[in-house]
Amino acid sequence: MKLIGSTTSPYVRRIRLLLADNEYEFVNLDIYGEGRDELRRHNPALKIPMLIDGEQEVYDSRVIARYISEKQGLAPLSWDQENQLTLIDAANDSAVILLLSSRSGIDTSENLMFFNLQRERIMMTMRTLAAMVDEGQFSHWNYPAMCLYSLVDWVDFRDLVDFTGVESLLTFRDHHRDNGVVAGTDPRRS
Ligand SMILES: N[C@@H](CCC(=O)N[C@@H](CS)C(=O)NCC(=O)O)C(=O)O
Repeated sequence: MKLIGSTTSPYVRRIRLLLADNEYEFVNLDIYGEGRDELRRHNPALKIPMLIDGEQEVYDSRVIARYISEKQGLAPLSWDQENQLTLIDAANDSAVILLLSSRSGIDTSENLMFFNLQRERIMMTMRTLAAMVDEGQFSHWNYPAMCLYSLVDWVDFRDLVDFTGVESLLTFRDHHRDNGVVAGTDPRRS
């Protein structure tokens, strides 16, 4: 099995956490630089992660996770867990938009509808996720917890979010920080 991604992507990190106990090859690409040609060869959607397992190619972390979980004989996610993933992905997608916009030279702190919508979505989802953490909904180290971890640690790493009022998310992150594979996939180490 070959996972194509990067050491900094939170979507890739969640799959690396899920694959922690598996043998696989990890291809680390700079998708906005010299790795872009290889990305073009592998995924027309031009996004990471993507997985290659023999003849089967799989795009998108959510589908990759389903593919791996099926192979590992794990139970499918419940509808509530699917909703957790949707919230995590919503915050993550908006945070990626903010990062790529500021890397494109746009001032994302301006009072513009498009950026206001992204910031509102990030805060609404993060508040809801923090409340779920407080209720114990992420107390097991399962795939949704791995996704939440990857999101929280990445927005902190990229300094994209003010954690005031959602400190439980940082407490959740700090609780798992020293776990071997978590520490080994820290984007700050790349
Ligand atoms: N829904 C996708 C999102 C993946 C994604 O957005 N990955 C980012 C890297 S963090 C990417 O490839 N971005 C490329 C781009 O937006 O051009 C998934 O879950 O795999």
